[in-house]
Amino acid sequence: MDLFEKIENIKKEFEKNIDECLDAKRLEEIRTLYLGRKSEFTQILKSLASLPEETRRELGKKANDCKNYAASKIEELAKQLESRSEDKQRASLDVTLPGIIKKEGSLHPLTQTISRISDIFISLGFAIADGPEIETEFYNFEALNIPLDHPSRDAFDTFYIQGKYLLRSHTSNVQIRIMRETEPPIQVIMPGRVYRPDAVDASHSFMFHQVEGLMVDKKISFSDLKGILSIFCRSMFGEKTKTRLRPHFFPFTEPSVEIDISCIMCSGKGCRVCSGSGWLEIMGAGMVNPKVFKAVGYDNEKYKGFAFGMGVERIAMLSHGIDDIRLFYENDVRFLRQFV
Ligand code: 2U9
Repeated sequence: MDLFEKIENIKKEFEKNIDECLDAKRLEEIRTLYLGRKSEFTQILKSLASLPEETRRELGKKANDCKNYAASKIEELAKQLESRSEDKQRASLDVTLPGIIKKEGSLHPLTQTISRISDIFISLGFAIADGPEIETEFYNFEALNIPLDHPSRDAFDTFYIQGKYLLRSHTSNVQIRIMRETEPPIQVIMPGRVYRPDAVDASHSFMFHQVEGLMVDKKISFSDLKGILSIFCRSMFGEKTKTRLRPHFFPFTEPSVEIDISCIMCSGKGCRVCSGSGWLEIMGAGMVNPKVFKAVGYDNEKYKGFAFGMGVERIAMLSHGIDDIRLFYENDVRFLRQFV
């Protein structure tokens, strides 16, 4: 078989292949086979050098024409295949189908409650502070005037880790750390997680959230405590909310109080939520005990301050009418979706 015949045969074989080609992958194989560096056309063109000039010119022209023909056929089919796949895509799009609703996330109800509490205190001039959840006995108990024999220091009431470390049982450790590092004036709140080994039920969890606060300066008095915390209660629960202070005892404050608000369900008339009393306990507070100031190195003659603490879960439960604390931790979207 001479080279002219060989070129004709390659061309025929190419036409058969291109007629049978149905997809882009096969087309690329064909492109390599006939136009690639190792293709038969290229081999023939390379071998022309040794032939007489007349034959070389004729054969060269034929081989080049065939190669160009193959190239244009391949391009033509590539375009056809591309538009066929676009048509297919268009055909598979049914514009009459209902749209897909994007599921939007939202902040957890506890995060929302901490944000609302924080915004109110920020508007009253407080800053936000953070501190470690793994703490030493000094910052969690000793500096707060909580003696060694106090029940809260018992292994049944605190999670101890490797002897001298524990999981903080309140966020008061942050106040101690701030006071040891800073001279007054101090006006700060500390939201965060706290841990107590309570049996889990509808109103108890081994981990919950607190917001505590501290204000220390030269002339801070009990009326500052009363004023700031009444404003907080009215902003948080509504302008008509009444507050009352009941005497209480905490080792870290003296005098100490528990603060109640008029029931947000019955406006003080008495209902199931407030057990008929018309009042809901919302937080504890008091003037910082001089023994605490001594532990952080403050001059008791120079500075006075008040501190307070509240449970975030309790406030969120009262605000939204939630009757089981466990709902906050189960990540059930049917519950969480209600707080978008
Ligand atoms: C320092 C000095 C005083 C923080 C306070 C309370 C009262 C209080 C409870 C509310 C519900 C804890 O989450 S709860 O169970 N807290 O009643 N907390 S005074 O007093 C401090 C804190 C730090 C240095």
